[in-house]
Amino acid sequence: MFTRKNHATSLCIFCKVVDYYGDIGICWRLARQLQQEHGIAVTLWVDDLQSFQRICPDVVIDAADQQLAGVTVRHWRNQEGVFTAGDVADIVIEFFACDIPPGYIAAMAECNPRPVWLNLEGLSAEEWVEGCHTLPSPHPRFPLTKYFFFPGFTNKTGGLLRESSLEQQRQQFQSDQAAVAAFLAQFGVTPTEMASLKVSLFCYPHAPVPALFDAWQRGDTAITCLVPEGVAIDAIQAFLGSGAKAGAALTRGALTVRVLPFVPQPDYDKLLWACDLNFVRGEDSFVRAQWAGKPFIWHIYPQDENLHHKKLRAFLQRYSANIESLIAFSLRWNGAETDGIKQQASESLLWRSFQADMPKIACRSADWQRQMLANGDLASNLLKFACSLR
Ligand code: TRH
Repeated sequence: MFTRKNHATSLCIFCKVVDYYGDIGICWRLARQLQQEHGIAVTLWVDDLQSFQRICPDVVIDAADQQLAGVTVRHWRNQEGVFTAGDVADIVIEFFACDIPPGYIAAMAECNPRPVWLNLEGLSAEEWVEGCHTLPSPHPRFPLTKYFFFPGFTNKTGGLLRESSLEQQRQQFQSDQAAVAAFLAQFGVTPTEMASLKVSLFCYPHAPVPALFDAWQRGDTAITCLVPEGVAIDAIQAFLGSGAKAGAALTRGALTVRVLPFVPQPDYDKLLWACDLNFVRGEDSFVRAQWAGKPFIWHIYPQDENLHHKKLRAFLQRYSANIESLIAFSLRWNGAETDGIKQQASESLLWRSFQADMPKIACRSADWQRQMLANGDLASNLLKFACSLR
């Protein structure tokens, strides 16, 4: 039996990249925060270093182990049976039920006291989450218990990931127009584009981008759409009439579309802070848009049998404050309307109603951000819960 220290000083996160960038985006953000703000020795096991490098250019693709921002990053391949109790962290986080190596679980069972084992779940606004948050699940064969830990939008959940300095950084950046202009100018944004309605676009390929671009192009407000390379490629190439590479830009009518590079994760916050409206997707950018305190439209990660529509409606129920234009636009953007509404309104009409309500939606975004701040941040809530089990 391996005897461990009383207080938690080490933590490991197992991350399996399902697709896109959110799995590693969330785990990387959590790992850095636990190390930098709580002084915990963090090891991040991740299987897909290519995706990781997309959001963190310092990642070395073929390294078995590397140190990044104070975090030990280990390439999770098929390390079977090579773990001993001495390798086991005080807190073990299994992200999104990714099934950690059986050899690691066996080593966990050899430890005294046992490590705290948490299953960090995906974010949902649905009611049932509060009832499942922190529920225990005994292991069928080993004397171990795994606990479900849910992020969420209420104080009966783990709250949302947020670094302690984020709010101060955001306010400093947004109050310094020269800094905002300099940040965007590095991507080629011109003073004229700076003066327009700036919109960031991060969505899945099936989003109705062509219809929205058509409405923007024919509208009477100058709009600059900033889209990271690789996002909505077909629609962007159709608008540009050329390859959607970083640096490409074109104006048609009232709309300018400018392709940006896919920026390192910390810079993505600055993009959200610099724009007037943000289209975000999945989970991590969705949360970052809520911290940016600006109006945002969420493109939810698609699931079979349209399960994601239920999750979308659950969030809109909490967030939208019955602002009809926000609800209608969000449902159209996600193809989640019931047939009745769909026949009535064009993208142009839905956009114009949304745009007219932007001041009201901006106030609601700021209120919501304050409400979320009151729930505490996920990393602190997670540590508090884990330490209550030791
Ligand atoms: O990339 P995503 O669609 O990831 C998805 C979701 O997380 C979804 O919930 C999950 O089930 C699925 O993966 C498997 O969206 P998300 O969550 O916003 O993650 C994108 C990450 O990429 C986020 O951390 C922000 C970061 N990013 C950059 O670092 N630079 C950029 O230029 C952009 C556009 C994003």
